[in-house]
Amino acid sequence: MVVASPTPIRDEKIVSDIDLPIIDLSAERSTVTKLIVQACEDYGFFKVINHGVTKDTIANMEDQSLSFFAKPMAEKQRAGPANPFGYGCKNIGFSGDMGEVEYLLLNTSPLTIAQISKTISNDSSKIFSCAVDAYTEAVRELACELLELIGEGLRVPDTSVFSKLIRDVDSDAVLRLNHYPPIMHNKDCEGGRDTSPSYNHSKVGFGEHSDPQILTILRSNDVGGLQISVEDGVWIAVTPDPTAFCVNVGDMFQAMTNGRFVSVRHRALTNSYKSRMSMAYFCAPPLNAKISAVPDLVAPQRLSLYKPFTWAEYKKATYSLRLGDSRLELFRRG
Ligand code: GA4
Repeated sequence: MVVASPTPIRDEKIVSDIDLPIIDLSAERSTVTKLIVQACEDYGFFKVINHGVTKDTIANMEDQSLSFFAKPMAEKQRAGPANPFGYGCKNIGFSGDMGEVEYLLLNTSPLTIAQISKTISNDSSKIFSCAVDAYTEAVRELACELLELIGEGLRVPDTSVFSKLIRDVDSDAVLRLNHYPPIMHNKDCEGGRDTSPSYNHSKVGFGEHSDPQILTILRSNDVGGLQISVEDGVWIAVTPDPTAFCVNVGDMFQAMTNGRFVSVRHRALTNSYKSRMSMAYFCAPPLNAKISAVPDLVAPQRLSLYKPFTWAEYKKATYSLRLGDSRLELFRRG
């Protein structure tokens, strides 16, 4: 197995996210539907405000995550390894990818949450599992609302064609709590001549990749680090906004919209001074769900781009590849 160490970032063009669409969910519905569809086509990313998830629900989840990551390593490791769910540190997936991140990966079934919570700490396990339950329920609701708005915006006959995959009791959604500790980059470690710590370099916390699922609902604290790849070597740095959710299209959505929406590559960098905390809810269909383009989005001039597959087949391919691999290409029609 080849183990890739995190690489420092150099010589890339980073632009600010000044143009990333901000969708106000309290605005007029037909305007919102159009703006979201446009954002999914142009960027694969957008921010939502007035999203209806209460401050308390978010704060409880963030407090619980913070106190988990503040525990001694031996205690955190009792909730690991992340195979497939639990605590992980630096190792990402099963193919040797590494990053400057520690995380808790949770399958959102109440049973798994309760089991993992028990390994966390006997006295606080109930509080932890309640925070996870409340948070996942609220963000799932938000995801369903967004998927219904998108169904309307795309003018497909069954506007719940996407949301029903997430509402399904067997939906394979995952919650990922990430902690990126501050890392001061010392050029000397990289074999350079300057031995003083350099503050304007970052390291890769979570390497470049696209998300495999349908939609990702991400909330981060006020520390930046998320970057979106708009073209090779050009990155948009997303300004952190703890009051907004950052939403992105995943590979499944690109396939279901026959390439109309884009599952854009992104990455997270560490900050030199401050801890970055993020909480990502990955909306996935049930394992046996058949994924293919919605018929209304296929036309003689726009033939179906991908072969049909199940989410289980896609997931298997995902876990057999490296983080940065373009896995949707494996399912492209010849
Ligand atoms: C990327 C998106 C989600 O964080 C994740 C990741 C998963 C993991 O950490 O176990 C993967 C990665 C993600 C895609 C490629 C494979 C699987 C690590 C990895 C190397 C939970 C997911 O669903 O896919």
